[in-house]
Amino acid sequence: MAVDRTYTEDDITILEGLDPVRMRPGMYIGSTGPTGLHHLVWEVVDNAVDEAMAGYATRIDMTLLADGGARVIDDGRGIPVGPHRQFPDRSTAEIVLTTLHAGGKFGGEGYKVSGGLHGVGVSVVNALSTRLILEIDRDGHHHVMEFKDGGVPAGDLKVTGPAPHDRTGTTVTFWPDPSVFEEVEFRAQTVTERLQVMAFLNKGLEIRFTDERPGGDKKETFKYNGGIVDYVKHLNASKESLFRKVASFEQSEKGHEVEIAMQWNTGFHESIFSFANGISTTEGGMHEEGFKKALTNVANRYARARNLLKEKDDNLLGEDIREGLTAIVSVRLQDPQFEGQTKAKLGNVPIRSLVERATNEKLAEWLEENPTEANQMVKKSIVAAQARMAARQARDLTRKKSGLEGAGLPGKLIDCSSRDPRECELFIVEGNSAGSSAKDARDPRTQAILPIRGKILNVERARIDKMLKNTEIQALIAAIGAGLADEFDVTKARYHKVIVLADADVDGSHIRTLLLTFFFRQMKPLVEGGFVYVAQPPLYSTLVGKEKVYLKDDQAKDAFMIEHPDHKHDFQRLKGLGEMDFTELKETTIDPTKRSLLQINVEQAALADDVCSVLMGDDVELRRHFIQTNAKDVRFLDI
Ligand code: 1YM
Repeated sequence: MAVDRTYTEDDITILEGLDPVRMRPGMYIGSTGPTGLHHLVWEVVDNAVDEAMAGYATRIDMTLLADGGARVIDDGRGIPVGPHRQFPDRSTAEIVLTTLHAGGKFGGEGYKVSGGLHGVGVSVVNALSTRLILEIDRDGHHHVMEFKDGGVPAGDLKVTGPAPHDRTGTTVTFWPDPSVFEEVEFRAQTVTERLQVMAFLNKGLEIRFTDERPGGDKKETFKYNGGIVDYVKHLNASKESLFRKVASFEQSEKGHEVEIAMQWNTGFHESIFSFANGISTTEGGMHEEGFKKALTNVANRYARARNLLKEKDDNLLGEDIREGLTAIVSVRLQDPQFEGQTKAKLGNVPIRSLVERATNEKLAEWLEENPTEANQMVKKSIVAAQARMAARQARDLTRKKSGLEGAGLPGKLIDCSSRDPRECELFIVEGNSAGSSAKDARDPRTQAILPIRGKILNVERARIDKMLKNTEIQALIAAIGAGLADEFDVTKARYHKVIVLADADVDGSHIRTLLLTFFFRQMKPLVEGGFVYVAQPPLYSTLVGKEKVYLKDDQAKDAFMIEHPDHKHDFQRLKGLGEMDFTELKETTIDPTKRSLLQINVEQAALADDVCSVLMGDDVELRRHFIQTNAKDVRFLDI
C-alpha cells in the first residue's frame, strides 16, 4: 500500500464514543461515591487551569448552582469551534465533548496529564451528566451546544449572538446523573480547598467560588501573586515560624519544571506537600525523594563549612533537618506516571535528579545569601539530633527498667489476674480517688486499673525524650507492655481493650485528647487494631419506678421526656468519676453489659492530634474554625 505521509506515534488519536464511561464509570473517575462526584468538577476546572497555564486564561469562576448543577467559566481562547480535522462535518468542540481520547496527543500542547484518574477529559463529565451546556465565546460570537442523557447532543453547536464585550472563553455547566452517583450533592469545603490549592500552585491565577445553593450563600476569591511562597506562609500561619523569610527557587530543564518553597517553624512536625502537574502526590515519589536527599546534603555541607558541625560530629539525619519544616515541592512534566496504592506517587525517575540538582544548587545559594536564617535552621537541626539521641537513651532506659522491676509492671497498676489479652481490659483513670472506686467496681479477673495523675505531657508539643521521662507515660508504656513508636509490637499488648476514663468536664476532655494523641503518635497499631476506647459515662440519671435509668446526654434526656410525658422524678446530674459511688460507677462505666464505650479509630485519634495542636496553640480563631469544620466528630472530645 502506498503511503504519502508518515505517521508518528503522536499523530495517533483513537476516538471512541462515551458508552464505555457509562458502563464502567469507576474506571474513569475512580468511584461513584463523593470522590468520583467531585472528580467531575476537577476535570472541568483542570481544563480551565490548563488554559491559564498555557498563558491564555487569567480567571476561573466556579459556581455550585441552586438546582444542583455546577458551572465553570474561564476567559481563555474558548474551545475551537471550527470543523474537526478528522470529522469535518462536526465541530472540534463537539468532538471534545462526545469522544474519549486515547493513545496520542489531542488538540493542544501544554501539559495534558495522563495516568492516574486525571485528565480523562471533559467528555467523561458529559457522559456522567443528565445535562451539560457548553458555551464558547470566540471570534466575536457566542456559541452554545447542549447535551442530555449522558452526552447525547440535543442539537448542533449554534451561534446565538455576539460574544459579550468581545470576550473569549469557555463555560461548562453540568448536572451529575443521580442514577450513576450514590449522591449528587457537592460539598463546598471539598471544592474550595481544592480551588485554593490550585490558586496557590498557579501564581497570579484568580479563582472565584460561589455557592448559590439554599443555605450555601458563600463567595470566595483565591489569588496568590506569591504562588507557593504564599502557600507555605498560609500553612505556617497558625504556627510560630523560625524566621520570616521563605526560601524558594525554581528550575526547568527539557520541558520539566520544578518549583520549591520552604520555611521552618518552631514545631516538630514535618509537612512536605508535593504535587505533579497540580495533582497532590500524597504518597510522595521521585520528586520528594530528590528533594529530601539534596536537603540533607546541603544542610550538612553548610553546617560543616561553617563549623557548626565539628569534625568528630556525626552527620545530621534527614529527619533532624526536616523537623518543623513546611515545604511545597511542585513539578510539571510531560507524561507523569502516577503509581502506588492510591495512584498518588510520582514514578518518573528523571525527575528525582532534576529536583535533587535544583535543590543542591539553589538551596545552597539561598543559605549562603541568608546566613542568619541558615544558622537558625542548622541549630534547630542539631538540637533535633541531640533530642533523637537522648530519646534513644531514654527508650533503652525505659526498656531496661521494665526488665528489672519485678514483672516489669508499674507500681500504680492494679492488674487483673487473667493473662489472656483478648479478655483483658485496662482502664486509664484520672486521679487516685477515681482509681480506688474503679478498683472496687471492677471484675478483678479481667479488668485492670491504671490511675494517672494530672495532665500527662502534651506529646504533640513535647519532644519525645522529655515525654519518655514522664513517669505517667512510663507507667502507661510498661502496663501495655508492647514498647512504643517504631518498636511498638501490638501482638505483645497485654490488653485488647485500653479504655480512657475521664470526666465529662474540660479537664477530662483535655486528658482524653492528650491520651489519644499519645496513642496516635506512639502506639498507632493499637488504634488501628481497634484496641483503644473512650468510656462515656452518662450525664443524667432518674428513677422509673424503683429502677434507676441512666441518660447519656441532653439529647437522651429530651428524648426520655418526650417518651415519658408524665414523668415525675427529678433528673440527677451525675457527678465526676471520683465522686460516683461504687454502684453508679459500675453500672455506668465499668460493667461490660451496661456501660457505653466508644471505639476510637485512626481518624478520630488523628483528630485528637489536631485538637492538641489547636488547643495548645491558643489561637482562638483557628480553634473556632476547627470546631466548625469538625463539629460532627469532635463532640467526643468536648472541646
Ligand atoms: C470551563 C472549562 O475547557 N477551557 C478550554 C479548553 C480548551 C481550550 C481553551 C483550547 C485549547 C487549545 C486551543 C489547544 C480545549 N481545547 C481542546 C481542543 N474550560 C475549558 N480553553 N484552543 C483552545 O490546546 O490547542 C480541548 S480542551 F482539543 F479542542 F483543542
